[in-house]
Amino acid sequence: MRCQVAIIGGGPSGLLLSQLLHKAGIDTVVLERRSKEYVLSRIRAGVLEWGSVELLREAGVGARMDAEGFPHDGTYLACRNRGFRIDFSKLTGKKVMVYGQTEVTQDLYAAREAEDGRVITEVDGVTIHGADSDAPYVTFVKDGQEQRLDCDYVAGCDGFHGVSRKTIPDNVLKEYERVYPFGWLGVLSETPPVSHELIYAQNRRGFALCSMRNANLSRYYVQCPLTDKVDDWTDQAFWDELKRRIPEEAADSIITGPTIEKSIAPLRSFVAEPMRWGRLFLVGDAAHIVPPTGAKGLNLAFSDVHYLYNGLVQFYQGDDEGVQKYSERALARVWKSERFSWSMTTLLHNFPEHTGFEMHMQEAELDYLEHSVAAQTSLAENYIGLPY
Ligand code: FAS
Ligand code: PHB
Repeated sequence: MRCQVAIIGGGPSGLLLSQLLHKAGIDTVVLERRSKEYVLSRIRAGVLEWGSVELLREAGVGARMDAEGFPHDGTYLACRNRGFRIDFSKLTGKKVMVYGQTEVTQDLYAAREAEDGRVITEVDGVTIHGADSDAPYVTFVKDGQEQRLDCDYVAGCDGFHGVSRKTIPDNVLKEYERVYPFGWLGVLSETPPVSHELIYAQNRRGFALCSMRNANLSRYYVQCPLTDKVDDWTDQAFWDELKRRIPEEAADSIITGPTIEKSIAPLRSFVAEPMRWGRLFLVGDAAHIVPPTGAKGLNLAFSDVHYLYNGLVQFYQGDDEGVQKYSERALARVWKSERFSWSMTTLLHNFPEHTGFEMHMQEAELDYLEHSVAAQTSLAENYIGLPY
């Protein structure tokens, strides 16, 4: 088997890259370890930067997003039982789109299937060979049969636990990491959202976030100790704790109900450099992880896709400048998004080592944010997404 670009991972970054390259006439094969159903069962991101919206439209998969997504002009931050609004549109002229990662991935699978894209799921033993040569290839097992895929380039879109980053030799790869001493307990409930926009709440009991997927599907999170297990939390315990952390007005009006999904995600900041080794590129979570506080994870994967897609189109037109500069360009944006996600996490969460001083620092920064157009503009331009 042969293709121009072998893509490892059929999550959002692998599928979007495949779809964009297909539209540019570049042949790909996507190799996904799990079933499509399993990939679509994962509940993850909820907010798209406008750059991601435009990239999905460029890929020809924006129709359902434009019909069913919710453009948001701003968000609320809350502290000491009071909320204030950051008006993205007024401060930056841009907005974000609330449209779940699950829906994005579903739209991408549908587009690849409609165009007979080669997406091979439930593969095992994916191994990258000759990434530092001019003739790389990938081997894998499908239905018990070992297969070989020859290609010009390999895109490692296989997430944090994938095989791509591990293919880069230890003496080449540098990793940078910060693991946070808490997690996020998230629930989905078939209830109307408590607010028409998101509420990020800092509270001395811990962080809370009120989000949504549609007019009758809400997504809520509370910061929790890493030692907690999902079974430690009954629905009632979750709702009671959420109400203690969000402003009273929201706590009094929230409509609760049975949760249809409940999970705990650990938080980390992580970057691997370089994002290219020979003919292997790292894309998305394969190269970097952010704490979800800044809603950057999926969006950062998409800006990597933007740089790599344009670099590969340029390569097949005879100019390798884009592939040569992929890692440098992608990392420049990665580190700025890592900084924003780390700063939002530091601002809004309780850390075990915090004393009264740090809590006052957090509350003072939120007080400054509430009354400073300059501070709100800085947060807004990072949240809606820095330019590609
Ligand atoms: P993904 O991990 O989504 O996809 C990688 C794919 O590669 C997977 O389908 C996997 O099965 C496949 N794969 C792995 N190893 C393989 C192998 N050896 N061979 C073949 N295939 C292989 N981001 C936000 O912006 N907001 C959020 O609220 C948010 N919440 C999150 C909650 C959780 C629990 C997690 C884990 C992440 C969350 N994220 C969030 C980040 C998340 O959305 C990622 O940024 C996004 O999924 C990145 O997409 P990909 O890079 O495609 O990686
Ligand atoms: C979500 O809706 O899942 C969500 C939204 C914003 C975040 C994190 C998660 O910062």
